[in-house]
Amino acid sequence: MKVGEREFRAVWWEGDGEGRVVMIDQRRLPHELVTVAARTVEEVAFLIMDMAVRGAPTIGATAAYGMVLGRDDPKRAANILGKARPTARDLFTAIEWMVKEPSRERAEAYVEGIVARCRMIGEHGAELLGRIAADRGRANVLTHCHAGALAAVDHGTALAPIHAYARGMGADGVRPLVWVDETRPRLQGAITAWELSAAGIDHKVVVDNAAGHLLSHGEADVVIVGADRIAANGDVANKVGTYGKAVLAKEHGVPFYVAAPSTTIDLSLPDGSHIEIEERGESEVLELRGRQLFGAGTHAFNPAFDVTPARFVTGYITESGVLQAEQLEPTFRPRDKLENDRTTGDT
Ligand code: RUB
Repeated sequence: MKVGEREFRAVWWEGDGEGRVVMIDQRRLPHELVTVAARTVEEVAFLIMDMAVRGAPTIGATAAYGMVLGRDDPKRAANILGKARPTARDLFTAIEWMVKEPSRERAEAYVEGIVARCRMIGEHGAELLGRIAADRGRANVLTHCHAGALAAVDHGTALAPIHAYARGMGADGVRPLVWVDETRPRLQGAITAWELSAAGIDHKVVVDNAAGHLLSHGEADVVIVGADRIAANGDVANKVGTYGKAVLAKEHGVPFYVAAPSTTIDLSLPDGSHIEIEERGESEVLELRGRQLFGAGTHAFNPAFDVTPARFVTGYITESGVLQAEQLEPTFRPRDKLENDRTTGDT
């Protein structure tokens, strides 16, 4: 990801020997681009839990590096990191990948695997956007939450197709426009908007509740979101509010795509009812930047994700192409050890 003249990733390893995990502190964006470093497994777990890093693939990459910090006792490290956040499958994909051999080399292989997958998601998704632009003379994309480069080490998931399409616009010359949901309560839309600004891509922020208006007025040609976990039948856990967008998209005949690498797919779960949905503290809803929004005595319920049933998903933009729900399992089911390596870390 380029910001000004500098290339960034969301998270990386720094130093020889003991080393440290350095990440862009997403809690400080869009106001400041600063990094935060962790030198222990506990610090890595805290930074994941406190949302210094967000987005399933980036959480996985951070955990992979965290396992290197905890290499003296990998089971203990796996246990600590595995409690950081429950919903994003990538956290567990990374821990499982690292636990037998928590070396720096293996973590880098995992992270490079993520980057390569997201680059492919960009390419497949850009073709899709090209077809939509050719058909409609426009490529207005509604997205929810943040699924850009910062959420996926580099390139992004839902934003990767938009970046790739915008880079190669070429023949049809259609400039994409991204409708960015603000994404209460943590306002991940601000990170999406920051990233789109840095890439010079046209975008407008809308409040979460504007989706019905936009979709019913034909203002979006496609909806693309990321995913935190996808069950074997194609049900998708993503940031709370995604489900509503999917239902509205279907009602208004707008295609709804989920962009995710195979590291987010959990074939051990038959359907979305088995996905653990993280409940976060009520202060995220009741306060805004430290200021109380509601009167004393009012409580909040704060589920961080919801599950969109597969029947609302038009297709899954993966590293292996744009798939239908029933293709996920045959495409990504590991058949032997070699296959397993291919689908988790090595490319
Ligand atoms: C992030 C979130 C993102 C998904 C998809 O939640 O829900 O939409 O992770 O993005 P949080 P990606 O900010 O609570 O971590 O597919 O890039 O993970």
